[in-house]
Amino acid sequence: MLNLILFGPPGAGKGTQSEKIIAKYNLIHLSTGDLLRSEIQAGSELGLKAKTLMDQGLLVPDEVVIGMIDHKLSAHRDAAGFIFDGFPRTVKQAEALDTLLASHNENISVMVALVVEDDELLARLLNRGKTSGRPDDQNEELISKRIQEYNSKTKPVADYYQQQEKFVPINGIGEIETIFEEINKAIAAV
Ligand code: B4P
Repeated sequence: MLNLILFGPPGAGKGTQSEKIIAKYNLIHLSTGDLLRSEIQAGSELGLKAKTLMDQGLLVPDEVVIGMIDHKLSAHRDAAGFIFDGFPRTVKQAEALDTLLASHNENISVMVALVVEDDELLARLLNRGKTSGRPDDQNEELISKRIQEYNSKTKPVADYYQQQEKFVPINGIGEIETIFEEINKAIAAV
């Protein structure tokens, strides 16, 4: 079973590369961002709470996203593997993911981290904001807040997997296809 974490700051290309990885490896895509946006669209209580935080560029509480992932893992017990996109975003989420996978006799195979500088992230997200309709892509202040949240709360997750020798950094700047080839090499080395 291949259990891959696609890691990186907002706008690093996680969603973009996830689509290509799923198509090639037949993995189940678990994007906490997408799951939260579905809850918002459905107008659920969880969605309403998440929206208030997401619209400010803040992370949603750990318990909420861990619960969503738990639910999805149990629903796909016979999957060939999973791609975790935008999760874990805190060390607490990483620890919870390890525990959840262990209860299914599984573990993380590799964490692929897309490395992109802040000014490029800002440019990409402002550009996406012109067409995505995502409230969190609309202005520089909000995007900077998301990058700040990443630097303070999410970056330590990389150290967590580095200690487990599962961390593979990849240059996230360049052609989408070239970046995908580098991801394929990291997967082949698992
Ligand atoms: P996410 O949905 O995960 O959104 P994201 O960080 O913006 O990444 P995304 O995958 O969408 O962007 P991508 O890099 O592919 O999170 C949104 C919010 O949800 C968070 O701020 C938080 O509030 C909440 N949330 C989600 N998960 C959570 C968790 N686990 N815990 C707590 N809260 C959570 O693409 C960006 C743009 O770059 C695109 O326009 C793309 O076309 C472009 N691009 C991609 N690759 C490129 C390349 N190589 N060159 C040029 N442009 C490229």
